[in-house]
Amino acid sequence: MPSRILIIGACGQIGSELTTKLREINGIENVIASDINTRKLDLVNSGPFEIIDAKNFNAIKDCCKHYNIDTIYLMAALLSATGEKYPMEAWDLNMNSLFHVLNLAKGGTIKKVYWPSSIAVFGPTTPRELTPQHTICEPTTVYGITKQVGERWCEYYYKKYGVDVRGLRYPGIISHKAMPGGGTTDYAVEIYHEAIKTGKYECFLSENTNLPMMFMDDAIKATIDLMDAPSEDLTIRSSYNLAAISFTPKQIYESIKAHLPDFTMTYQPDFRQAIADSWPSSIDDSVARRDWNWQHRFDLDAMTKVMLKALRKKYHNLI
Ligand code: VAH
Repeated sequence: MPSRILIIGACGQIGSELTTKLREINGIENVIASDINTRKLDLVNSGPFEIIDAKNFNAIKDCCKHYNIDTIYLMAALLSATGEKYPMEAWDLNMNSLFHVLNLAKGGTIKKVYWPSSIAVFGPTTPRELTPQHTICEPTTVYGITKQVGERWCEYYYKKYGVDVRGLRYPGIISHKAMPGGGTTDYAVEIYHEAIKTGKYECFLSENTNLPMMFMDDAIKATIDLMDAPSEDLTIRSSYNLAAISFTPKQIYESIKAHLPDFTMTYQPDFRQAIADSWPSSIDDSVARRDWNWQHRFDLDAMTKVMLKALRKKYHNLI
């Protein structure tokens, strides 16, 4: 019996690709996409779609009742850079949307919840190399604070009310189908687009800023594998550490330059440098690999090949 799924924030970078993949698995009619606006028309027109403000409890509840939803993926959030510009809005959206979904699940009609956390839960006092699953978490961004507190609430609702909520501490996610919005790791997406469109890129992080990253296909597989895992196998109900690759702007530049010899890069660090400097360089995800057989597939060069091939096709009229 396929799940009846609601994706909140389906027009976002991860939400849009998660919607496509979940529809392939469960059937288009069993996956309801929702967002606060209809900016991604291809997604809006690809199956059942509802305009829902993730801060509106009744809108979420009515949608779940109308479509007989049993599983919710809550993908709506303000990310790290935007959260520093609009702290109270980030707290409001990131926290209240989570409370709405957890309380709906506590009520019994929702069998399973997915909520994404992030490496942003870590801060400058966290061990930077191979950051463990259980460690010091003193985030210095509003986004990171919402993810740290959100993890605590997820574990609380699991232990106190039996809500089957699951989460992943995503690293920076790179994809070619939807642009990210308001993140510190967004440079790692922008650089591919500019390499194809203009042949040059000004990076807002310094060249040796080493950050945990992941190709979108790996992130989507991890999300679905976690949600499909037997509940009894899961030992983490806050959010699992998740890792694939770590690289610096210089390294991704060199990976692209191997295919585009004339590509040039300059560096102009901005306020996002301080955010990036507060995050780890690499993550120990051995608990995820033990509990539900997580295994990444894409390294930096494999990701670069896929990204450049897709973006050459996307911009073929421009170049
Ligand atoms: C951000 N892309 O940059 C997000 C992510 C690890 C970072 O959570 O805010």
